[in-house]
Amino acid sequence: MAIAYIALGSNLNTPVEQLNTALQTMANLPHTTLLAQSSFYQSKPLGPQDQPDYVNAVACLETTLAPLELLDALQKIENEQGRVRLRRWGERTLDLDILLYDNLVMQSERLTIPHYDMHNREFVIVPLFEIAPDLALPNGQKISDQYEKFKKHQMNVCN
Ligand code: ROI
Repeated sequence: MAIAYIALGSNLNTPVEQLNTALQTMANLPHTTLLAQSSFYQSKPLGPQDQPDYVNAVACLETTLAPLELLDALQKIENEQGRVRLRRWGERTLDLDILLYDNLVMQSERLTIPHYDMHNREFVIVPLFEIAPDLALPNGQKISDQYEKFKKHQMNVCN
């Protein structure tokens, strides 16, 4: 069994519904249990500002799926929910990113774990800290230390 943390994000086609549907589908994946989900946070876009605000959350899964099997399953959910990506760094119906998978460090063409930019993104660190305040990254960095720089965040909880 592995513990994986997944970032969810959407800013098109009723984002809250996109996230709720994705969470339900993840909870029903084979060999997988949804252990926790964060609140939903409304966040300003990282990237071009002429796009709607995002809704972001983080989920914790216990799974026996291998990392690339989990990636396949998440990409299938993105596609089933009619994934639209209009431009690079632009609006999208649903993003599901693997942030962490146990203490695994991997870099391949399809998948980099830990997520390469998670430590810079308040819409990742704040919900991750909400569900896993004692977590540390594979390099030993504590989530609680990363949360310090975002604790004055302005994101509204929207569920
Ligand atoms: N910005 C926010 N606030 N939330 C996201 O999930 C998100 N996802 C993206 C980019 C375009 C980088 N910006 C984002 O992929």
